[in-house]
Amino acid sequence: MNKILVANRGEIAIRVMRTAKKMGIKTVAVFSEADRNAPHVRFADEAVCLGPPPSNQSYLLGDKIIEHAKRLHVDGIHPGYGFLSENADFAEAVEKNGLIFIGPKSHAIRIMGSKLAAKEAVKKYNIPMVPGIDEAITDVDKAHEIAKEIGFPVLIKASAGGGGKGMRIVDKEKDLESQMKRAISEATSAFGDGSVFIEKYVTSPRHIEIQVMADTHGNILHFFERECSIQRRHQKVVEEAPSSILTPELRNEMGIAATKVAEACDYVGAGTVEFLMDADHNFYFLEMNTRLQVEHPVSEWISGVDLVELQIKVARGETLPMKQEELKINGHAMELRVYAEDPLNDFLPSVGKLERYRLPVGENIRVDNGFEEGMDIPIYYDPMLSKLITYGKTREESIALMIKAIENYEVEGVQTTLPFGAFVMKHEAFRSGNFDTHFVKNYYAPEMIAEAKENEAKIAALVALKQYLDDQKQLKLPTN
Ligand code: MV4
Repeated sequence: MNKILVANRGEIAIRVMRTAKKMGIKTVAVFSEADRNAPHVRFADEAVCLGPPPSNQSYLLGDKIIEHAKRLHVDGIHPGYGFLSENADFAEAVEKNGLIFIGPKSHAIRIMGSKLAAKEAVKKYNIPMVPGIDEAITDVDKAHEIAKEIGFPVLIKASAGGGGKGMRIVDKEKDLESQMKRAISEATSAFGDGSVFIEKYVTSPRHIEIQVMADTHGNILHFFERECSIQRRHQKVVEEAPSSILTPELRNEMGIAATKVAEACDYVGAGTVEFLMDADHNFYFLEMNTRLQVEHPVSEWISGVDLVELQIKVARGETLPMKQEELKINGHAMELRVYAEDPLNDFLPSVGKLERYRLPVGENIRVDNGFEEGMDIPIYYDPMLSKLITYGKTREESIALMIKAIENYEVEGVQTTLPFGAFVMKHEAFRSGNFDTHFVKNYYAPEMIAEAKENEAKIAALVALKQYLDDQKQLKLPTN
C-alpha cells in the first residue's frame, strides 16, 4: 500500500494520516468548500475538493471519492469514523473498484448495522444478552406477553437504530401499546425500517466496550476495555481505559465474548463490542461498532499499540504481529472530548471564530486536534474541536494531569466542554469510580461550573490585587 485516501476531516483525518506518514505511505485528503483551509488538507500530500459544505454534497459522496481515488492511483481508503465509515454499500463499492477498504467487509457492516441481525449472528456463541426477544415485533398482544415475562420497565429499541436512537422506555403496562406504536412509526420514518424489539431495561448501567482487531487469517485480538459511562444524550464526553470496576477475571470474560462477536460476523480490522454492565456486574452484549472509534487513543495508550497501524497492516493482508498473551495493560488513560458547545446553555453548539486557541503540551498529554487559531468552526459538521488525552501510572494520576491540562488549554471566541470536563474530574462520584450512565443527569447543573468560574475570577482578581500592591511597594523603593 503506497497511497491512502482518508475520506474524512478534522482530527481523525490528521490522526490517520500521521500513522500513514510514519509507515512511509502517501496521503490524499478530501475536503468540502468549507474546509479549504483546514489543517487536514495541508497535512496531506495531495488534496481534492469534493463540493459544497453540506456533508451530502461532499464527505458523503462515496462514488465521487472513489473516482478521485482511482484517478490519483490510491491503493486504500480509510473512512475514519462517522460519514461513510459504516456504510456497507460504500465499503463494497470501494472493493468492486479494485481499492482496499481499510475496515471490515460489507457483510460484517451489514449484520452489525441491524441490531436484530447482530443478535441472530451471535446467538450460537453463548454471548450474554439482556433478557428480551431477538426478533422484530409488531403484535401488541405478543409484546404484552413478553413484557410481562421479563418484567417492567422494558425498553423498546429500533433494529436499525443504535447509539441510543429510537429507544423508548416503558415503565408500566398501560403505556406499552402507545409507546410501541410510536417506536414503530419513528423507526419507519428515521431508518426506513420499522422493526422494533423489546428488552428488559437495565436501569443504572455502565457502558463498557471492548476494542477488537481481527486479521484476514482468522486471528482476533482484544485490546481490553474502555469505560464510556460519562455521556449526555448518548454523546460520550469522557472515556477511560481501563474501567475502574473490572476485575481481571471479568475483563478476560468480556474480552473473550467480544472476540466471539467478531468471529460471528467474520470480522476484519478494528471494531468495538459494546456491553452494558448492571449494578451486580453482569454484562450484556449490546451492539458492535464496525469502525475505529473516537475514543481509540485511550486503548492505544494502555496497550502500547498504534491501532491505525494495525488497521493498515491487516488491510494489507498481514498477520497480526502479536499474541493475546503478550498484551498487557500499562497504566491508565483518560480522554475528554472538547466540543464547541456551551455547558452553561444546555450544551448548544457554540459556533464562531477561534480567536485564541492554544493547546496544552507536555509529557503524558496527547491532543488529537483538527483546528487552529483564527479558524471559523463550520456549522455543517460535528462540533468536536479536539480530544484531550492524559496518561498516568494510576487513574488518580491521569485525572490530576487532566485537570492541569484543562487549565492549560486557552480557547477564546467559542464556549467549550472544557469546564464541564473539569467538573467531572473533580466530582467525588467520578473520582471514586462509583458512577453510571446517569452521571450527567444525576449530578450536573450549569450552576456548578458557573460557580467554579466565578470563584476562579475572584481568585484571579485577588492575585492581581496582591501583585498590584507588591508592585507598588517595589516601585516606591527607588524614591526612598
Ligand atoms: C440499554 C439500556 C438499558 N437497558 N438497553 C444506549 C445506546 C445504545 N448503544 C444502547 N443504549 C442503552 N441500551 C437496555 N436493555 C441503556 C442504554 C443507555 C445507555 C447505554 C450506554 C451508555 C449510555 C446510555 C445512556 C442511556 C441509555
